[in-house]
Parts: sequence; C-alpha cells; structure tokens
Amino acid sequence: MVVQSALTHCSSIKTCNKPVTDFTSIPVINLGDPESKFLMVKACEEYGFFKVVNHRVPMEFITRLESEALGFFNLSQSEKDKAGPPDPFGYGSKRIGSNGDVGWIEYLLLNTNPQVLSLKTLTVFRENPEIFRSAVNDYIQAVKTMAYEVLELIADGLKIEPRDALSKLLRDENSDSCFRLNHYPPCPELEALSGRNLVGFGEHTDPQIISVLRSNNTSGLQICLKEGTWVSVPPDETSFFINVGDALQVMTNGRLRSVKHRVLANTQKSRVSMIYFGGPPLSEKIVPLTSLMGKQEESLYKEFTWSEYKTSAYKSRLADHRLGLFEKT
Ligand code: GA4
Repeated sequence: MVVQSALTHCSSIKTCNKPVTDFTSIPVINLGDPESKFLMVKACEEYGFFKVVNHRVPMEFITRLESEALGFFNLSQSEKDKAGPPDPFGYGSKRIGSNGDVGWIEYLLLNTNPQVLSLKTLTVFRENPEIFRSAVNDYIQAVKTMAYEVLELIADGLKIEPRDALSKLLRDENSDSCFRLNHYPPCPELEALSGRNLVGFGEHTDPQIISVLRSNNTSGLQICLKEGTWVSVPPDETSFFINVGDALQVMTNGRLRSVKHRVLANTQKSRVSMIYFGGPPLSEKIVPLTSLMGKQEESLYKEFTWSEYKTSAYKSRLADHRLGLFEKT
C-alpha cells in the first residue's frame, strides 16, 4: 500500500477521514461569572466537556512549560529514550499504555507529586533539571488550584454538600493524579498521499475525576457528542479545556458524562498539549455521592475502589468501554 510504504515506521497507526465539523457551540465558562456553576453542570451533563476562560493561571507558567517541553521533544531520539520507557511514568513514543495501542505521538508521563518527579525523567535534563522541575511544579500547582475551583463550582451547581466533597479528593496528599506532556509531530506525507490524518491518540474516556487540558494553537482534539457525532474542538492556547472522567460519572450516578475524545495529528503543524489528570487516593471508594441521590435512587454501578478501577483500566485497550465492567446489569 502506498500509504504504508511512505510511512513504514508507523503502518500500524490508524488513519482517519478528515472532514469533521467544528464544535462551534462549545460551552465557554468564565470563572468570574456568578452563573458559572450552573453553566458548568449543564455542560457536563450535555457534553462532559467545556472550555474555561478567566482561569487565573499565569500565561507565563504556560509558555515556560511549553518551551521546556519543546526543548525536550527536540532532543535526539537516543537522548529522549533515556527518559523511557514509560512504566507508566517516563518518556514514550508511539506506544500508548501496554496493551497494543499506538498513535502518532510522543509524550512524557509524570507523577504530579513534586517529590516523585522521577529521576529517570530528570536525567535528560541533567544540565539543568531544576529549570524543568520548577516549570512543571509552578504549572501543576496553578492548574490544580483551578481544578479544585472547578470541582467546587460543580458541587455548588449540583447542590452537593459539603462543597469540597469532590475537590478534597484531589487536594488529598495521596491523590492519585498524573500529568502528561504530549507532542504530536506533523504528518504531511500522509495528507499528500491519501488526504487522511493519522490518529495521534485514539478514542477513549479518561478514567480519573477530571482532566484539565491546554494545547498550543494547533488543531487535532475531537470530542464525541451524545448521539455519536465527532466534532473538532477549535484550539485556543489561552484557555483550558475540562473533561469529565469516568470516576466523576460514577460519583454523580451517570448525571455527568465522561466524554469520549481523540486527537488527530495535524498535517502541517506540531501540536503540544499538557494535561493534568485529577484522580482520588487509591483507597477511595468510587460511589455516587449520597447528597445527590434521590430517595429511591439506586447506584447504576457496582462498588469499587479507585485502585480496582485503575488496575482494570490499565489492562484495557484505549477504546474499550471501561465502565462497562462495573455497571449493574
Ligand atoms: C487515558 C488518560 C491518561 O492519558 C492516562 C492514559 C493511560 C496511559 O497512557 O498509560 C491509559 C489510558 C489513559 C486509559 C487505558 C489504559 C491506560 C493507556 C491505556 C491503554 C495516563 C490514564 O490514566 O488512562
């Protein structure tokens, strides 16, 4: 096949037809708006996804980390490989997870606990690991603060008491959160040959409570609407995008939906994204919040801990319906 001979090194990576409509009605939430709590809940019910503006994360933290990330991804392959393979933390290229998923991507997966920024990752920055460490830490700290606020507003909007019922899981020192820096190189050959795009990160939902994403101005992110249509999310380098994860879907007994999403590589420009995945402590029971449940309402899910869910998720393929195993029949 022509496409394969041009890209022999990535022949197992899926391609995707280009035309998908732009998601023009994307909910935009201004954190300073007194109505934001209601708008957020509405967006999470309808899409499991929204954009945040007026987020108060200093632009300087964002650009500094982006340039550190690019500095890393521009190193030679053999230098980058010293920070891999991801086990699950570290540098990875093309392979996603350990069950056979591949994509047109390279990434650094990091633990969000500053003390645990793994030595393996820092070895690549041996000339000045402190600069990288502080860029990651400043950014994560600011994004975490925003994530707590978002979860508190969601709790307010849903009339969940206490209002920190969700955010406290991320604030917990044992919160099982992680952070990923993704680089999707451009794929011009494929466009020229077939008019198709390579899949950068295949369709999936995020297992955690929420994910906070920021990307540069390169398109690629798509989300799947309720009825199954894929739409492209126009990039916005000054804003953040929030994804509802599987754990939040369960904690709201299905009221908020975890959003299926994917990333297609851009044919011309490289895409850099940074995502904070906020998860609860491993021992936390993931069950619907009592203050949300109606009198006769029953949980749609079997009881499980985050550790059980995570173990099961890490054995799955990206596109699997991971919550399926935990739904009551
Ligand atoms: C999706 C969300 C996060 O990126 C991630 C991913 C993880 C990985 O890259 O190792 C997983 C994927 C994600 C879900 C299913 C499993 C695990 C790859 C994979 C095939 C870091 C996470 O927590 O779950």
